[in-house]
Amino acid sequence: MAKIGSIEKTEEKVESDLQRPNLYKVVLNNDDYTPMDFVVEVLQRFFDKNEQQAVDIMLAIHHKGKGLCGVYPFGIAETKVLQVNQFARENQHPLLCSLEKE
Ligand code: TYC
Repeated sequence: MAKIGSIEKTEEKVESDLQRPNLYKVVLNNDDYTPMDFVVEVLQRFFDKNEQQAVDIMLAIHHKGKGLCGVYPFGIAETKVLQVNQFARENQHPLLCSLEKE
């Protein structure tokens, strides 16, 4: 057992933690009110998509209900979710961004 902070972990677990950080999917959910252009802007601004990629993802969300924006370690994923939801509220849109475990 290795003691890291106050958490006891087996050597195997420590090794796998180092090799593969815990990854989370950041997803956008569809709604009936957020303008399509705003979703495209969000995908370009926060997820580094080009315009064609952003339009394709937005349309997939519009037709299927939700869509993948990116996969990140927990801290980055959590920050993206907070930033996108804040940006949506600032612009009075109900767009919802959320996290899913990989
Ligand atoms: N369904 C919205 C509309 O018709 C567009 C939209 C797409 C909203 C993706 C949210 O995550 C979303 N204006």
